[in-house]
Amino acid sequence: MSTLFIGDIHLSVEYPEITKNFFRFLQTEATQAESLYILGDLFDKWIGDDDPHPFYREVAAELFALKKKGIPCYFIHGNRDFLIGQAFADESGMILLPECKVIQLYDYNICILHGDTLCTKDTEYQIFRKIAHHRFIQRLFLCLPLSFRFYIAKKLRLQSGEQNKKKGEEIMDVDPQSVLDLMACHDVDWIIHGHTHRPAIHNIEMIVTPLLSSKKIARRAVLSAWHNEGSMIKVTFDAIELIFFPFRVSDFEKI
Ligand code: OKV
Repeated sequence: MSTLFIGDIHLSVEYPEITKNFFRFLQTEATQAESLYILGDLFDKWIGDDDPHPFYREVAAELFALKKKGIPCYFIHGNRDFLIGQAFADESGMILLPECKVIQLYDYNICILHGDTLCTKDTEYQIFRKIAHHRFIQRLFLCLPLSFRFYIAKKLRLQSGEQNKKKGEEIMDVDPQSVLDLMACHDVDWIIHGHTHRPAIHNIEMIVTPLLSSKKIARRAVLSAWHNEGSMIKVTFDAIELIFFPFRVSDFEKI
């Protein structure tokens, strides 16, 4: 019995080997699990569920096949695919979750989220997020013709890439205080997130009662991005582990 967490797969038409390995993951590892959680950035970009590219239909069909096998798939939006809506969720059979969710799993109390909301020191990003997540602005954006949405999205990604080059390492990482606040607020002993592409399982010392200076250890498991290998966080009764698996080079590439 296990529950799997993945994220930061960054699927796109441009990187078919990532897509192939993701499909293989859905057809193998994922079918052995009780359920699958995707913690955001399944896609590298998302400009609306109405994008007619066959690539998205293919991904939806592969995800739906998992549901048909009886394995539920939950999805939390990432900073890239935050515009995924109920139409794509229905098509792929995924259950959309709010940006932050506390789940009880095999005696663990776990808060799951994408992780971008913990990067509070990146004020530039948080401003972009606030604007692009606004319900009214999203509705307006989705009213634009697809070609114009493509254009805006490309401009924004180029601009963001330039800005990120100037940002320091610690600005792009989670803010330690924001992590503590989140854990205290939800009274959890684990958080699982992605976004930062810094895979690790961190121990966090938390002061429970300041007067007695009693402490507890909480843990933060961070997903890895699917750049050159696949990865997941596997939760069982016994452990929470970060697991990497090599990309299988396809026959297509060997020719
Ligand atoms: C996703 C990010 C581009 C970061 C834009 C309103 C607005 C939606 C959007 C357009 C861009 C998603 C949907 C993309 C994430 C970027 C650049 C930086 C840091 C608006 C609603 F603002 F224009 F009105 N977008 N796309 N970035 O290309 O997938 O996360 S995207």
